[in-house]
Parts: sequence; structure tokens; C-alpha cells
Amino acid sequence: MVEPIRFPDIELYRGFGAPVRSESTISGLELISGRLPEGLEGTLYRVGADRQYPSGRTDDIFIDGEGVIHMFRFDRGHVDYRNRWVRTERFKRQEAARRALFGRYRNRYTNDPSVADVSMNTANTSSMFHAGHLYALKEDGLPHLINPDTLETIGTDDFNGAIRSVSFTAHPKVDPVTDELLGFSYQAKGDGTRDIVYYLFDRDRKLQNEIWFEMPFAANVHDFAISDKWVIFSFFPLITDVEVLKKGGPFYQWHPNEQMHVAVLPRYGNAEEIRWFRGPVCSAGHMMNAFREGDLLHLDLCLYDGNCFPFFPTPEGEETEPVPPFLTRLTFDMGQPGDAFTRRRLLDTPCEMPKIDDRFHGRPYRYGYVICARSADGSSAIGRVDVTTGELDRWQPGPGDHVQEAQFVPRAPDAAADDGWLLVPVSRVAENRSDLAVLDARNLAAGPVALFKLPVRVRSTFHGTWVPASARESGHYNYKLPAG
Ligand code: V55
Ligand code: FE
Repeated sequence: MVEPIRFPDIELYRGFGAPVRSESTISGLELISGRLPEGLEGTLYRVGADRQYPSGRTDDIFIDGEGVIHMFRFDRGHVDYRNRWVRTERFKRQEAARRALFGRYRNRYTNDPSVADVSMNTANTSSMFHAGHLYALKEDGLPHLINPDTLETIGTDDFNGAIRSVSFTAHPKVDPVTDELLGFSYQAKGDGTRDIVYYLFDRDRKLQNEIWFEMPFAANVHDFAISDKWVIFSFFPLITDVEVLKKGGPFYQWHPNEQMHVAVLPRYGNAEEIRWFRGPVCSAGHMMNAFREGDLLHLDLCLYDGNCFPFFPTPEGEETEPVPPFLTRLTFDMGQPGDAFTRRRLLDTPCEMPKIDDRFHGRPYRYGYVICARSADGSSAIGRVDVTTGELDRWQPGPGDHVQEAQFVPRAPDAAADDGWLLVPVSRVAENRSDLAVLDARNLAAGPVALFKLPVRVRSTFHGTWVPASARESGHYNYKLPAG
């Protein structure tokens, strides 16, 4: 007897969060207002989570669920949309069984015995384009190779055996100027292990550097940051305990009495050169950027003075108070001994999902793009922050509406910093569907220069990637840093 499909009445699945579970193909989105700027040719990929079948649990969390890859293709004045489930092993097994076989977030001990050896990789977090290959990513498994035109899933990819860890981050950095790929894996030898490995691939996917080292505890390492000489890993005390997993518990527990730790690695060197820094407890999911100023290494991130994931409790089972994220600069003096660093707030408005003009990854930069905290009416805004002045320009789509993470597209491969567009998916909550807004990055407050209507709802996307039409052809971004 097969159970009927019925999702639990929990906040996660209400309203705009209701599972969509369908795949769309729309040839030419309707233009609501404005007009599409000349020269915007390429594809925005976005990845998010949906629910294939109810898990039979009420502790589902928003970062879980099967991966869906979405595509907005800008082609000769039109925008085409499609979305497809990522056909992970997990998805295919559940589809065959016509029900959920996987239980609590990343807890393999809560899975159906029939899938004891199947990866929990949902491919639900982000996309990556490198050397002509498009991927859907989740940090607990290998990248899934995706057909960039049809969004068909081709399969997992270990880069010709180069990725020897069990997983690969959902926040790699593809440097669109050098076309190098920098990435890592944490808990790299399996759940609860303290191993972490940093990878550097050249523009042709050849592994150029690999540094294995140990974390202070079995942390979550969701993101990292790069500079021309160093790469930075931070360790906040959201910690995995396999004994807790065996009892059906949460994948992470928040340890408020631990410190935060930072490891600075040489981008091109080896493990002997690692420097460690330590500070009071805090946490972060997302980094905006890092860069070097002589011996000073700056790391800008959305920092929480507490637990960034309040749905992961303490070891005593206590929930922690939600705290707001503030864009903060941590500065490490690589010319001095010791493990101390300084900290300075860059913006007084809480914000998350930080992005930059991708050409400035690891380089001195001025502008970042963020989702600003919800205001009283429950909506959110897209903002541009000048990290040198703390100035904020923003656009709020409408009462009750939400924005998803922005993607900056330079006007030309060598355009000046900030000279380009922001592509922003908008959740029209009252209408139960989405829009795609194209904004002038230098004047967000003016509102979209073009606004496209989707007849369907883009339930949730976390992160994405812009692939210019020229890069789809050549495999490489070949962007240039603007002169000056
Ligand atoms: C995050 C997201 C994840 C995850 C772990 O934003 C951390 C943070 C969408 O999946 O698995
Ligand atoms: Fe993320």
C-alpha cells in the first residue's frame, strides 16, 4: 500500500514555499515594462531546492530538498526560461519508489535501508561554469555535470579522478580573468571527519595545487574567499558529531563556548605555510570577497554574532536566538606573528547573499550586491553597497515581495567596475509567481530597466552563475579587469 502524497502543514511549505514539483519550458517571457538593453546575451543559471515527496517528517529545513536548476537565457532580445530537477542518484531512487527514501538533513541514519549506500547529495545549492562545463553543486557530494542548453543531468564528475574527497563545495571561485577554478571539500573523508582539502585547477581543468589539512573541529565550511596570494577558510562552531547522527539527531550542533578559527593558506604553496588566527565565537555562511593590501589581508563577510543557523540547536538541545548578519571586514596582518585580527562593520543594515562583480574576486573592489533585511511588511530589497563608504542604494519590488540573490553582468568584458546590470529574480508573493528584473547596477533605486513576467513560481533559489554567450562558445570567460 502506497501512502498518499501530502506535505506537512509547516511554515516551510506554506504560501510561496509550497513545493512546485514541476518542470517548465517557456519560450520568450512576457515583458511587463522597460526594454532589454542591447548586448545582454548569455544565460543566468540558478539552483535551489524543492520537495519531490514528503519526507514524513516535520523537521525539514529550507537548505534541504531536491536540487532544481533554473535557466534564464537572454537570446537576441528575448528571455527564455526553463527549470529541471537535477537527476541525482537520490532523485532517481525516490522517483522509482514513488516516495521519499531520505530522512533528516544529511543524516544517513534516518534513511530507508534500501538506500543505505546511496549518496544524499541533492545538488540544490549553486551552479558553476568552468572550462565549458556546467555543474549543479551541493557541498556534501560531487558536482553534477549539466547540459547547458537542455539542463539534462549528465552525472557526477570527479574531474578525471582529481577530486579525491567525498565532496566539493557549492561556493567555488571561478576567476573569470584567469579562468582558474579554486575550491575545496570539508569533512572531506566523510561525515564528521576533520579533514579539509583546498584545490586549484587551471583554465583547462588540470589540477595545479591541492592542500590537505585538519580543521579544529568537524565544522561546516560553507564558503571561502581568495586573494592573489592567499586563500582563507573560516571555522565556526557548527559541529558534526557522528554519535548524534546515529541517534537520529541534527547534522550540526551549535557550540557557543568554542572560538572561531581562521586558516590562511597560500594560493599556490603548501601546508607548511598555513597561518592560523582565532577570535570570539561568531558565525557566517557567506563571504563577499577578500583582497590583499600589502601584508594586510581583508575578508568581507556577512557575520552573525551568534548562530547563523538557529535551527541547529546546542548539544543540550537548546535553540539559539536568531541574530542579524552584518557585512563585516576582518583584517589579518600577515606581516606580524600571532593569531589576532581586527574587525570592523562595513554596513549598518543587516544583509545576506553577498555578491560582487565576479572579475574582482580576490582583488581590491568597491561594490557589493546584497539582499537587505526584510522590513516591517515582510519584504526584502536588493542593495548595492559601497564598501569604502558604507553607502547603500536599493530597490524594493513591492509590498510583501521578495528578491532572490542578484547576479552582476558587466556591460562588456572590460567594462568599468559597476558598469553593468543586476539580474534579480523577484518573488511576487501575493500573485504566487515570479518576475525577473534587470536593473542598472549604478542606479538600483530607479527600478528595473526591464521587467519580465513568469507565469510560474520560482520557489527558492540560493545561488547561480552568469555565462555570457561568448563563454558558452569558447568555454572561457576571458574577462578583463577594467583599466585604472
Ligand atoms: C547553506 C546552504 C546549504 C547547505 C549548507 O547557505 C549551508 C548556507 C543550500 O544548502 O547545505
Ligand atoms: Fe551559500
